[in-house]
Amino acid sequence: MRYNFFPFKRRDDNPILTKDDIPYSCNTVFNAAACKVQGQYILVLRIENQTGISHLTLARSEDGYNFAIDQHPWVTPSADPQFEPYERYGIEDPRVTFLEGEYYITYTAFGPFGPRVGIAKTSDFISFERISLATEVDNKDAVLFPEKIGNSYVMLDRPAGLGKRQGSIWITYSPDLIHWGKARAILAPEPGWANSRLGACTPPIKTDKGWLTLYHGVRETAGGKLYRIGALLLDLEQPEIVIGYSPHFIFGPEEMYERIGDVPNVIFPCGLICENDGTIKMYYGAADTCIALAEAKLEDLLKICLENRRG
Ligand code: BMA
Repeated sequence: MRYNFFPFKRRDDNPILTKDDIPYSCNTVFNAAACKVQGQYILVLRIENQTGISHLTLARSEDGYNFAIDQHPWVTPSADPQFEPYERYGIEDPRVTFLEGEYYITYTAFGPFGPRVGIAKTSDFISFERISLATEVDNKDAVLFPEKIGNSYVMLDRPAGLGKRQGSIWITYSPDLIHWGKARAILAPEPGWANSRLGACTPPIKTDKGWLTLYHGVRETAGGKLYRIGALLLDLEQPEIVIGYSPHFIFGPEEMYERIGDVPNVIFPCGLICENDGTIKMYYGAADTCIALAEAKLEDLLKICLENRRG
């Protein structure tokens, strides 16, 4: 074997957060964004209430493993008529990107018309300023790059992936985080482990080899959908160019908390933190029911992509 096919190691104390840790009554907690703010770890939790509607609540930690959760939700669906029809059924799957000195949050705004991508920002994790509904329906799984490239903001997203259709990872560019264009498809499902749809999971991190991001691949099976994880490396200057990606999954459901829950067999990371020593912390929703953590080495993820170059 030229490299480690499965570089992530689960924490022994997984899952790190379940609904029993939430100080108020809810159905589940899963799919959390992650970032580090002046040494403190912050998770932006997706919490689903008993009516099936999701909101965001903050959790904080000094070590990245033990989290204290806020007493109250941070962001609930908007009452502002500009946003209300599109968030009426919930705010889902946040991702956070540190960009130009502030924390930008992409999320799935879900309403009667279907899911679309919302972008908001905060500087202090107190305020939450909505910037735009950046896409039409049906689109989700959006992650922002942490810097402008060639004068444009850059985002990965996943248009047209619902129903029985296949969904690919696309890239799109913007001068202002409101108007998006120059969209191109960069990775499509292929026969095999991710034969149905793909979606970017975690905001790209800059390495000297390229932009590294994790994505989920869905396999349709006789028993339902199986959500597993791959790694993808994009060119630093022209991020629509794929340098390499894992032709196999690198992490998939194995443990009971990943196999059994509201939606079985789902691994869904929205948060990734790269420590100074090259340790990657991947925070992932497991079976749409709890949050777990697995760790890997950045160099192992890069090796997988570089050993599987495209073109
Ligand atoms: C996706 C998203 C995620 C969810 C996953 C598995 O489409 O809605 O929020 O974790 O399905 O149910």
